[in-house]
Amino acid sequence: IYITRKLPESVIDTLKSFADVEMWDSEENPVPRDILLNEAKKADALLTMLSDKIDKELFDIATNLKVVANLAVGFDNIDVEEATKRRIVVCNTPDILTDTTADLAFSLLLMTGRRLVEAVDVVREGKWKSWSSYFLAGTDVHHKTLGIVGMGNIGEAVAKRALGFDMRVLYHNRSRKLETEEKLGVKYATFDELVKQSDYVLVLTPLTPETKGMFTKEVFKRMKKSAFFINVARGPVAVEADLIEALKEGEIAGAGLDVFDKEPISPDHPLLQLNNVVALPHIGSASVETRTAMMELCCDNIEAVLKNEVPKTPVNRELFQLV
Ligand code: 8YV
Repeated sequence: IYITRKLPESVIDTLKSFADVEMWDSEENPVPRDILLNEAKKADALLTMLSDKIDKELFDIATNLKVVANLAVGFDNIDVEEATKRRIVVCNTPDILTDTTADLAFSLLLMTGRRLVEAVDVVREGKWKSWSSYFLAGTDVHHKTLGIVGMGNIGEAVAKRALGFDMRVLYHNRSRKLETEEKLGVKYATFDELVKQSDYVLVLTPLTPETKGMFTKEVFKRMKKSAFFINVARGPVAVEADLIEALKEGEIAGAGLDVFDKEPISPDHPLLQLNNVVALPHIGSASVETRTAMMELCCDNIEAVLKNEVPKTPVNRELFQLV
C-alpha cells in the first residue's frame, strides 16, 4: 500500500496489520509526480489525496493496482472511467463528513453576512474605539433566502441548519429531489431563478465537465448586489477572474470561500486583497472526529478490496453490481 501524504502512525499500524506499507514522508508537500508513478508501479493499493492526479498514465503502469482510496468525498482528481475499465476499485469517504462540512458551510454564511472576520480583526488591532450606529453592521442570515446549488447529502444537512435560522431554502440540482422537498420544505428552482432570488448562493456541486465554470461574469451579474457567494465545493466551479471582478465591481456583496482554483493560495492572491472575502484553507471536513473517521474508512476500504470483499464506499459501484 502506498500512502501519498504523511498520515498518523495509527493509520500506518492499521494498514500494516494486513499489508506492507510505504508512505510519502511529508505532511505539507504532495508527493512529486515521478515518485508517485514509481510507487504506483509496485502498489496493490494507493491511499490518495485531492492533490494527486490519478489518471490514465498512472493506471497504464500500475499493473498490480487493485484499489485507490481517496481521502475525500470528491474524486475529481481521479479518472474513474479509466479505473473501471481496468477493474480498479475507486473509493471515497462520503456520509461521515456530511455534518462537519455542513457546519463549515453554514459558518461561512454567518462569517460573510455578519462580517465576523472584519469584526475580530477590529478588536485584535485595537480599532474598537467607540459605538456608532452602523459600526460593523452586516446583513442578516435569518429570514433570508439561501440557494443551494447541488442538493446531495451535504446540501440537505445545510438546509436543515438554514431552516433552524428560519431561512427560505431554494435548491438547484440535476434531478429534482421530491422526497427532500417534502421532508424539509425546500423548493426547487431553475439555476437562473435561484441565482436571482438568493441572498446567499451556496455551491456544493462536485467538479465535473458540466459544473466547471458554471459561475461566470454573467451569472454574478444576475445575482442581487446584496448577495453573498459561498463555495465549499471546488474552486473551478466559478471562473475565479469573474468572481474577483464581480466582487470588485460590487456586482455581489461578498464571498465566503473554502476552495480555490489552485490550492494553497498565497497572501498576495487577488481575492485576499478584498475585504469582502472570507477565505478559508479548504477545511470543510477538518474536525478531528471526521478526519479520523475518513482515514479509518480509507483503511477499511483498502482492506476489503485486498481481501476480495466488497468495500463500504466504492465510487465505481458497477464493479460490484451495486447499481
Ligand atoms: C478533503 C474535500 O477531503 O472530501 C472532499 O471532497 O474536499 C475535503 O474533505 C480534505 O481536504 C482532505 O483531502
